[in-house]
Amino acid sequence: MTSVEQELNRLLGDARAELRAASDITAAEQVRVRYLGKKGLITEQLKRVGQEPPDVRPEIGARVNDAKCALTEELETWRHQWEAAALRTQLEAETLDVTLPGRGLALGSLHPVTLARQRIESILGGMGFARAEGPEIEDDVRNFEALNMPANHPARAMQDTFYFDAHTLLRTHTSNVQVRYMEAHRPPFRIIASGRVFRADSPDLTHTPMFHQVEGLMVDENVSFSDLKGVLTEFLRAFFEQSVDVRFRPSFFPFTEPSAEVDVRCVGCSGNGCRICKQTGWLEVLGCGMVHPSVFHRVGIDEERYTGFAFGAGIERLVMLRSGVTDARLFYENDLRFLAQFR
Ligand code: 2NM
Repeated sequence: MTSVEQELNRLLGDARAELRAASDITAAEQVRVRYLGKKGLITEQLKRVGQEPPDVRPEIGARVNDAKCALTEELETWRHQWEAAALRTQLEAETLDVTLPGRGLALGSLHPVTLARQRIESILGGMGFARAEGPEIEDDVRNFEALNMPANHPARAMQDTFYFDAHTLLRTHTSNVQVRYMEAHRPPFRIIASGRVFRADSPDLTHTPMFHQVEGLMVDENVSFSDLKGVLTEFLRAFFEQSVDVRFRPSFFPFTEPSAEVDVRCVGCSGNGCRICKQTGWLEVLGCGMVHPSVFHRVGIDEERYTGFAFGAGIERLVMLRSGVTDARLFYENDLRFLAQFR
């Protein structure tokens, strides 16, 4: 073996050891440059070929080339293996575990007032009441005049009612729906109207300038106050989902005669007296009465032949009593911590 061959073997051994120790592509490239670059240790061996006897020069030249090829191939192999390992590491780090449970969708829910409306409409629907609808922007005739509330009536004052002009306003109750229904239909009928109503009140624990009402109306021959008491007593039992003590207390409304307010035994204290019922043991939940003959007369229903009862309630108030809500403003602040409790 010539001294060049010995040197080549030694250099190849060194290069392999350095390649084994290389930890990344840059280190491997440094090995390549150090041994195979323009001034690399193996490349340099070619210059010694000239110092050898002419007959062995081709043989030695071939040995140097063999060494260059061998190391080049080993460098390639090393690079492929390193890239494969790097890819494997990356894939493992970026693995998607498709068996993990999903994060879940945050589902919305209906507003508590909407849920209560649906329940009320379902209960009364079961007693034969059909839904009727009408506009939220109404004229003063159908909101007031037709309901026996003449020009000087206090509820018509600017401080209580939102006006667009002298004759156009935001309805202050849903009774405009009953007025329109009676103008267009002949008895017998049973209807409920529910929806938004507007009053110029400052917001506080029990008032919001927009709130919801549900009102009912039944008209036929021989409809009596007993029919009213039966329907409302059953409605309240179904709405509060418990047997409730009900009290009809004489009252006054311009559009009914006689009129009554309906109380239920306090749900907070069972009648013993508490803050909710202001120590009275009773909670006012509804207004009602027999439709005033002059209301029938105005809408063209024969007040001698027909009688009817009507009732009205605030939906927010009903929800507050049923669910223990103490501030009416909560319904309109869009705080999901409040709203999500009703589903
Ligand atoms: C109430 C109380 C008493 C009522 C009367 C009518 C109509 F149009 F038929 F005359 N609708 N609603 C009425 C009666 C409403 O709410 C407290």
